Amino acid sequence: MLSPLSFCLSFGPRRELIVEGCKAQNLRVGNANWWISESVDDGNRRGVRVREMEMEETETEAEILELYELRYSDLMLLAATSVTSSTPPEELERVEAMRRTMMETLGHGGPGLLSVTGFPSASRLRRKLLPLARKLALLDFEDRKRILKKHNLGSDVPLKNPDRKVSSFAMQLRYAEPLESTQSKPAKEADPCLRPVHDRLDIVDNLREHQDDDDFRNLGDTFMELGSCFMELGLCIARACDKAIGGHELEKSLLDSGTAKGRLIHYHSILDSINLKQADRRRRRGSTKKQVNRRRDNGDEHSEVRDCDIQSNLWQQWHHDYGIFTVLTDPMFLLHEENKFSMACDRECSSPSGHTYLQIFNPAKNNVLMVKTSPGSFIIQVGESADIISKGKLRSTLHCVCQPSKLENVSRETFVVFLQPAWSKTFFISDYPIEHCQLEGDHPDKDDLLAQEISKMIPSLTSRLKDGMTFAEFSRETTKQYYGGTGLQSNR
Ligand SMILES: O=C(O)CCC(=O)C(=O)O
Ligand SMILES: [Fe+2]
Repeated sequence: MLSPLSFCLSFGPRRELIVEGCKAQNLRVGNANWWISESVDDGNRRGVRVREMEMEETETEAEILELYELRYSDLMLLAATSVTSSTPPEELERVEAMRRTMMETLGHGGPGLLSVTGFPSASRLRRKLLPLARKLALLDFEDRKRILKKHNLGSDVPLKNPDRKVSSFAMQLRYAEPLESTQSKPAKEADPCLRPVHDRLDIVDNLREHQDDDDFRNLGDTFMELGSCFMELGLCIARACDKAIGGHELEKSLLDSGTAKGRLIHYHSILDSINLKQADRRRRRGSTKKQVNRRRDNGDEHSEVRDCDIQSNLWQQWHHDYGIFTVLTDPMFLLHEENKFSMACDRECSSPSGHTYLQIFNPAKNNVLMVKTSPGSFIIQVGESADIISKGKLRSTLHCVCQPSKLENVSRETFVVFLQPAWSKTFFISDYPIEHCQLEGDHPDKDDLLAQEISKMIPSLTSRLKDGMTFAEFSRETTKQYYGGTGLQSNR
């Protein structure tokens, strides 16, 4: 079951064992009911804890989709403008075979997403950035507001809503912008002991502020750095697809826009949700009626992340992304525990079921597939604008994120960059193969129940897109049909 077997195994009190003398990333568990939960270092033993899941903890599994993997170096070959005359024929053949597979994967018959491995420095940035998503989500409202402002981040979910299952922090990113620190220069600090006595009451508050600020010191810069990597990846895939389709429209559309939207997302564990509600109840008890009303108003803000109600087993509802490409990290799972000093701490753990919990709907077979990708890889997904611009040669992916219902102390963290066309980009659809639009389930004769259920929730492309519409109009209509309201979104 465990590989390699040469380690010392010691059984713990629960249905778990400690594999001593190895690291989580070097351990492979061949049985789906066993789960690498955390690293262990208690002075006596150093290794990895492996837990057997209770039967009811394992979800009814959807079929697994192992993503087609492209190495970044190969993606650059696919995106290169020309091959040199010295390229050996077998290498040319290999590149052509990859191009065909890439287009089949992203095209009409394929799942509409693939993964890229070997992107330099992105794994290090992912490890630095993703744990900050949970830390930010759990901060109290005023502290979080201060930190978000300092790092030039906004949010597109109502962070005052205690029922939210997702917290998300967003920033507008620019192509090829020299990396400048997002933080304003630190003000010259005076020695607190030299300050007048009436000022000293602030010192405790300031110490707390410094502690918070320390945790988030590199938040804005890491966000921008990983964002730039993803924009580079997006441009490469756009060039590679353009080469296969002919013309330069995908790459040009991305560059004309000049910007992309980065989003750091924390998917709350069940415990996070309970804690948020309790904290909100405590706050409400201490607030005036006027403040409560104000909070209720804020809870009604339009949410761009497709958050689900607390009952649902989805962390994010079924949807298509409406940009050109979406680039995502392989998600990180955090296990919240108490350490030996009874202090709360987060530890990275492997995915409880070995997959990403990102699900896609596969129209070819009317079934749902659970996406699996290699640790540390990055996912590129086709959005509706690429589908429209490529006249159906690329296929946008209908997807959602599901939540492991029985693992109450596991959260999911990810970072996503949405690459979009310019707001003024006009869509012409007279030569778009209209039968592709029927993916959204306009067919009355569709007999698959699941497909019908999903399609009921998705406003069809034909109802949102009219010939000659700009991307701004299309995105406004899309958000309006998904969430109601005016469809206007914040630009952060
Ligand atoms: O978290 C994920 O894996 C998917 C996120 C997503 O679909 C989105 O933010 O649009
Ligand atoms: Fe999405």
